[in-house]
Amino acid sequence: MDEGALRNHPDMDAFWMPFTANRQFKAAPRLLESARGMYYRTPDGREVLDGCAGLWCVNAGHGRREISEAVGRQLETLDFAPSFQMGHPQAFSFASALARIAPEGLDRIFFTNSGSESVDTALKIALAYHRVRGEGQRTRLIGRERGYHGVGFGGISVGGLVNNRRMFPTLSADHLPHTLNIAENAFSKGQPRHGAHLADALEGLLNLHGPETVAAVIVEPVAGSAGVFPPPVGYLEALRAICDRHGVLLIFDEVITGYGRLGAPFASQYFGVTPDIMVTAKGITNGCFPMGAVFARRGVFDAFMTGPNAAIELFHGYTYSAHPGACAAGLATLDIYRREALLTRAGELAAHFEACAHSLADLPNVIDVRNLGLMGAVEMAPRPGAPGARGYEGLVGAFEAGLLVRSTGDTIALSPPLIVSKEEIERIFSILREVLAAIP
Ligand code: PXG
Ligand code: PLP
Repeated sequence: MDEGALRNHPDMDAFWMPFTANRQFKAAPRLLESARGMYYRTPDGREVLDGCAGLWCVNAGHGRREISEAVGRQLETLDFAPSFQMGHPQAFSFASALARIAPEGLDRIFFTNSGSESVDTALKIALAYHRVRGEGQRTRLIGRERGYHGVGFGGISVGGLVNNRRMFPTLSADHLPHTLNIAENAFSKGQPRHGAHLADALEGLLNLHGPETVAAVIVEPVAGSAGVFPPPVGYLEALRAICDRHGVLLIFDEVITGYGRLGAPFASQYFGVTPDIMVTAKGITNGCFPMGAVFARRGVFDAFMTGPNAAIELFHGYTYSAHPGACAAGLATLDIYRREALLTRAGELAAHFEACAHSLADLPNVIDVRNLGLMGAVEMAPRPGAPGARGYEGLVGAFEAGLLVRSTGDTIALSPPLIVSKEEIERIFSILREVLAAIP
């Protein structure tokens, strides 16, 4: 095979693809070969507008030389250093830089390599926190239906997506009801009005088990993977108040909402509701290097700092926690976010994004449009007997028409890089309109 043909059709057998229909994909592959700014390029030279920041992570756009150069320099200077009983300067610099943009008080930072690891880390910190304070009976965890918290055993246990759970045993965990309510809230612009009362289910679960047995509640401030569900007005505030009343830790999973997606550095600041622990990943390095970070309230950290000086306070960590390359990528990413004011840019574009998204409301199969900041979703009614088919056809059709989107069930999700222009937002939705209009 000549080189071009090989590039277009590499041997595909060995790669067991994640969250992919492997046989269907390999029969008709969709390959992305390079990327710059708002666009991917395919091996056959087609441009594809990035409507979802890769996988909700490339917030500063593709091909940022500042990041790749910082990583290259770092790897040549110090390729790897252990963070167990050793340290390297960039890890401390990066944690301090993150603490400066963090929600008030969440300034103790534990590094991981992904959102899934961050979730498991946060759950373990919550359990251990109660234990070191003499409340070791607080072992119960509460998540939410249709929540996504990655694929570790902790994450799928508090998560609420049935396909991610059904094959695997889980830790015992309870779930709040999800907040999607198309009957009452369809085509809401921004946060839906109905549903704050769904937080009362937390009181119900606490009464059922005894509040003194519950360690933590974890939610995505805006559910992402399930199809973009902004929280009802007043809902997050109500969860915070109930957790406070009962000494239960509140964990926000900001793997998608973090690093500017809503127009503030974190959703916590956007909503004015501060959790005790915050989970992040993805945009932390602009998707350029695997990394995650868990932010803990200082009081949570301090609770661990009470034993003998020589005692390791938390038996937890990853070989690659605070990897030098990841820290360099993260520092360079934060520089770009600051220089280009990207962590607040979604706020300036939100109204335009909202108007463009809702312009699809008149399409025949569309039953809901949801949006907040630069997150959006267009939900179609399932085709009778073939749920998910319209969503998948939307994904494939968009790719063929030069637009990258995500699909989940019959919902198309959008989260463009935060560098997106108004014209590119219009282009995203005009391509999507044509694609969805053609789906039977
Ligand atoms: N928590 C949340 C809220 C997430 O969105 C994770 C944890 C796990 O992160 P890692 O880095 O382990 O994948 C995520 C990841 C999609 C999609 O399009 C969403 C995610 C990942 C892949 C696809 O719905 N979110
Ligand atoms: N499995 C084995 C055999 C190991 O030695 C280690 C780490 O030393 C791990 C798993 C965990 O790997 P990581 O620290 O990269 O999560």
